[in-house]
Amino acid sequence: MSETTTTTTIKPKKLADPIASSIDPATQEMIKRAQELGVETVFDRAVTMKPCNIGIQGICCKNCAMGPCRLPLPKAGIEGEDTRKGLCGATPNTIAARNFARMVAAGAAAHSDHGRSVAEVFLSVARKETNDYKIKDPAKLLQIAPYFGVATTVEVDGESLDRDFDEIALEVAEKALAEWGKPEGTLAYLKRAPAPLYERWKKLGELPRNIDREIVEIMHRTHMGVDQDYKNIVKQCTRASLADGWGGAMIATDLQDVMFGSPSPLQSEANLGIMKEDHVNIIIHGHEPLLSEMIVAAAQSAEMIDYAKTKGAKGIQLGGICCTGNEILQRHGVPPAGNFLQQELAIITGACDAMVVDVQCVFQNLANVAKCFHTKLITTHPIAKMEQDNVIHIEFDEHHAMEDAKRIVKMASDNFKNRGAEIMIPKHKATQIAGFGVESIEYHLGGTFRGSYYTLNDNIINGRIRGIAGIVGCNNARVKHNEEHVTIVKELIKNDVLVLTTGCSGITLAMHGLLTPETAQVFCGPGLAEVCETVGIPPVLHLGSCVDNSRILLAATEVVKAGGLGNDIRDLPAAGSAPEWMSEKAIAIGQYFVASGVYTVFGYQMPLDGAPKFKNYLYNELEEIYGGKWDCEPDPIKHAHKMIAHIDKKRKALGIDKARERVLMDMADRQALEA
Ligand code: SF4
Ligand code: MSK
Repeated sequence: MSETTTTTTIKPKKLADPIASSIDPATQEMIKRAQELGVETVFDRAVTMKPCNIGIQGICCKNCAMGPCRLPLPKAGIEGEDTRKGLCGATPNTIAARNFARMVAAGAAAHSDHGRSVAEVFLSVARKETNDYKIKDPAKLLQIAPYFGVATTVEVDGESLDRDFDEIALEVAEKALAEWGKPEGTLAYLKRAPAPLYERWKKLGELPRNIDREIVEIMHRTHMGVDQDYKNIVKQCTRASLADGWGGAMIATDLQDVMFGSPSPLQSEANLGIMKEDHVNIIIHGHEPLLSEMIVAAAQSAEMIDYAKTKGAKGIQLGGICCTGNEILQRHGVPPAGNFLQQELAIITGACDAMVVDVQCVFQNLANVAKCFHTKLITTHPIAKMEQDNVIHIEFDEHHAMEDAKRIVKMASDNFKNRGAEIMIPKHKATQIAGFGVESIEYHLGGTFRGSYYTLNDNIINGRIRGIAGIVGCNNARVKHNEEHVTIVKELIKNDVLVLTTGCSGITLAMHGLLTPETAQVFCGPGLAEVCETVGIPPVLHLGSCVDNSRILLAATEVVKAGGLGNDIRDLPAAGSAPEWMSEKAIAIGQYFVASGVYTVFGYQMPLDGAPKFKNYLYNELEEIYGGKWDCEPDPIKHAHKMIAHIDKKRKALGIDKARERVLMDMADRQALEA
């Protein structure tokens, strides 16, 4: 520990058992290390603080000052009519639905406000007000322009000519930014969905009008004394969540691709072992990759590397945490140092010279941990500061982003000499192939002649690939770190289900070695292994950050377009999962997946158990409406098999279940012959 600092953390009465807390050896080592040093982490706090038994069931209302009203289920259960009510008469269903809706609103707001920041910087780029950012993927801009109603060609004397590129960029920027507050119409990107899905939303009256409005309307409807029909509240949940998935988040992904480049597969590593004792280590954490793009460029410049060397380091090692980490992984191969629950541990290595945070998923306790070490903790976003006095604030501004980035890199390099004697970086790290996207899946699994996702569809139809699963989301200190993600994914790929992953799930699966083509031989069923080996892809494809769940929606849409698997996302042999969810964003994502027709299973308890009718509505009745529905299953093997059962149900409905039986028989025969 740094000699100049003192520990201000309070030692909890009970400490976490490192082995029981995580399946990752690096995390286990670092929890133990933290405890030896007397530094408290989230794992210890999870032992000493238990969740509220009423809140976890979704039936605590504090929407007015006559409450909080708490409506616990009677121990003996409910016989006859459920008479529980708050002071105003709100039923458990209303209360749980309002709480659920507010989670959707917060989650959609977080993704979409990120999208707005990206759109604002893009407008600066289009107006040529900043030199630090450029358009790196002009083809992507031309691809998305028509969705905003922006023409890419112009008729001159009966001839179609390319329009001025700068004009297109400016118009796209203005139209994109207008999506947050336009007074009329509905969101531009909704028509990217398969036509039957778009028509269903339209018929249900659930097309989002503008992004901000749908979030505001949730806050209004869930105010005391407004919407008291849980089914009607869920309709608005759908509208706001679609404004996220097919709106704010999708625009964030696209404009980031336009400005920073669309990802393509690349090799990297993952876990705390990527940090280097003899390098300046800068850890970048959060969600918005605006400043971090500049930090990557600065840290890779000869000027900054030379500067670090003058301070006694051999170079600069960047590492990511959470989704800013995923963004710079996908585009630059910067390795993630860890997922959500490892953020404190990166500092506890004693080798983190600076941790740079922007928005979302940042523990306030980082400041307390940083006090115990030499680490400079730097907040960079005007909406996300910390009260502790050891935190430095360097505010992001696109007009001088590179200057800010260099200042941060220099600060970290200057700090290299201040490390204490006790550095401990765990050795553990794994190789990964990341950087997949809608386009690269098409490249690897598309057909040469027919384009699109033909080969992928063909392999689903012939049964080599049983179906597709989207495994996304967080870690949760109430769940053994990484265990659910890894167990579910191993079970899925063993059963020939191709996995698409994003967020901390992607980081988790990378650190457990599941993101390499070689994984196919070890863990996959014969059909999926054959496909992965033939085309040279991992059975788990990392599609990026949490906002990049929009890539999963678009990949599913491409599968529908390629043909042979129905005409809507709800027809596909596909399912979604957030095994260790914790964030309100996960609820927003879950709702837009469900409303897009996807059966979506969460691993950790949903706040619904105290409102059985509302829970039944989400877990069963929604399927009638959307084709997708919610579910929750904490047991990872059962969780995987619920997804597989759904996939098989869809295969049967498509009439392709027999093809798979044949494939399996062929493979068994082959194995018998080989034996
Ligand atoms: Fe209680 Fe109704 Fe107020 Fe909620 S809105 S705190 S249920 S009185
Ligand atoms: S970072 S939202 S913990 S996935 Fe996107 Fe990870 Fe969940 Fe934050």
